[in-house]
Amino acid sequence: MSEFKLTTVEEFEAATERLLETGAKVGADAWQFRVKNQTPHCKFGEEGVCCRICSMGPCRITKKAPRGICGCDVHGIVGRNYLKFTAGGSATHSDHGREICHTLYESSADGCYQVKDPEKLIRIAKEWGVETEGKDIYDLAHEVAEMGLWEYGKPFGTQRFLKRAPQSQQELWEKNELAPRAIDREVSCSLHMAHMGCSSLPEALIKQSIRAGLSDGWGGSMMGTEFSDVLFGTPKPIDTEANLGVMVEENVNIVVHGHDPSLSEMVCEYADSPEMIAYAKEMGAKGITVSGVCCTSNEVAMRRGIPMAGNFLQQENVVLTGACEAIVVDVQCIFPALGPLSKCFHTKFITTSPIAQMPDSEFIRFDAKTADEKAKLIVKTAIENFKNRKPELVHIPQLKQKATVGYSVEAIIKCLDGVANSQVDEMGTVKPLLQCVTSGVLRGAVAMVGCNNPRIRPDLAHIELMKKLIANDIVIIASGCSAQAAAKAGLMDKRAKDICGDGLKRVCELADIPPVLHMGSCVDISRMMILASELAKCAGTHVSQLPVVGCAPEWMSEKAVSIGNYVIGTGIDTFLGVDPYVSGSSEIAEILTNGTREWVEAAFTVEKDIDKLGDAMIARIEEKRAALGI
Ligand code: XCC
Ligand code: SF4
Repeated sequence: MSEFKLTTVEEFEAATERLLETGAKVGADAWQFRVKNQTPHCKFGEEGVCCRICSMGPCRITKKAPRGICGCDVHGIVGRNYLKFTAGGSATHSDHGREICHTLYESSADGCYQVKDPEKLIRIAKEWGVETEGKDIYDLAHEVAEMGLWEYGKPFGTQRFLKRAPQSQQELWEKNELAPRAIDREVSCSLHMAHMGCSSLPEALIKQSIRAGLSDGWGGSMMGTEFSDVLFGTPKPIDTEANLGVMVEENVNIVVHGHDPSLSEMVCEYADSPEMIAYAKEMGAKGITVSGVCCTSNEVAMRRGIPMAGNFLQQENVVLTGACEAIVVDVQCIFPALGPLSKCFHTKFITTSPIAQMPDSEFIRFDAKTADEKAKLIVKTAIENFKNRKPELVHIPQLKQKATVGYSVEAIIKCLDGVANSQVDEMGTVKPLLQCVTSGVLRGAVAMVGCNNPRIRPDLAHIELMKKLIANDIVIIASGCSAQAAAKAGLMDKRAKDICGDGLKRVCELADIPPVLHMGSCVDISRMMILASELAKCAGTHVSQLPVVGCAPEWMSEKAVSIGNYVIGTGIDTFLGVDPYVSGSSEIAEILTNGTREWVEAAFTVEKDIDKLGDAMIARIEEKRAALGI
């Protein structure tokens, strides 16, 4: 029991070094080398001061050249770049959500996809004013899915899920013209505004960035999460493991990577079938191990306990083990490097989505109608590839930690019910959690999210910040690659309670939870918005008054910027460890770090020093407590 010990970043790095030695033997490239080739990065790009949205440019703003050819100043250029960055992220998350709506639309009693959580579907249908009485569950699924799809292009009105937010937040959105309309419209409108000769007014550009972000968080992502739960089940606490040591040398190893659970769910289903296991044995393996990378991994970990092989900057490592028969990808965060890298090994790099097609991959097109045969084909392809392994190249680092994952809002409510020594709790409220916070047993909560980025020593910021926060009785909710960093370190092992402050430790013991709660993938940050909203409603405060902040210390993607915008847009101060290419404009930087408070009561803090970032979050949480008088 007491031999529990966190895995250190140094241990992660030693494992990676050993894998890079294998890579060197076969002439493999790796991000560690490409980073060197790309350093130093372009200063203009870093500061966001380069504009190439029309062919009179590119224009770069310097002291000597303070305006582009059209006369746009640096604030307009940086602001437009920021808006486009956001629109890219919002489009990406939301299109993932749209795919899930289509999958829900394709569900049927005898098809590839069924409704696993009918209660949740009925709850959403009622919320949306759909008659549910006496209706066949699949008729209802189709009706709700279609309504969801209309949220992308409806000509009038704003997003349906906005009503889940506290009244005060909804009023702020209305008053400041931030309430997102149709999702596609917000993305289009952003691109329109950022076109040559449209907006160059900083306030207008940042407001639209927030609105486009909100269309993601309270629109596309929220539908992605909610309908994934309807289709594949709402996550409940489940045990799993994390880090490369989850791969099994004697087994056929299939690694799923990307974001959309429609594919990975089906692959897991087949890999677990007696027929496929027997086939793997016939081919000389002991069995089949499916593990995951990035958010697809989070999805199947949360619902099935499928182990997590690693996060974003570990994706090449799974191939470098020499024991990966197939890395199967859907969309987003997939290194094109996996193509040439897999060619150095026996690994099959299988792309499946028309959205993410890459050189040097085998394309097995996946869609909801033929999901079962395609998944079977993928699993078979992997099994048949087992014999092609080169034993001399096989090395799986023996690093892994136990993790308990699956903390949807529903699961958190259930776990915490009855923890606070409260009198009569109505079942199913966030009241016990709120009581832990108001009594000071918990000082507050931090939503740790986002990616890895070579600008930050991978995983170090995530792990160090979490250690510091939990030692200060701040509970962590985590998603995306941040959650995987935590799991790899051991912070999602319930025994990690021993490195918490006394208050959090007690809560962990009473509720039987780890101090870092895995809430899912990046679209699941919508779950965090719902949780914060419920807490604010229960407390009778604005979201912005809660001792809760967001943090993305190692973020890298456009999606992360969209997320940042909707998190502050929801009233939650957000702390970033990487600058979003805005340092070139004092005006844009000022709006993002302060000015947005006027519209949404929250703003960004950018701080590259991890220690200071942690202190700043703790200080903000304590400030909020003091303001509430708790
Ligand atoms: Fe991608 Fe979602 Fe970032 Fe990880 S955390 S690198 S976006 S997988 Ni979303
Ligand atoms: Fe240059 Fe203006 Fe064209 Fe941008 S829009 S490239 S600043 S001329």
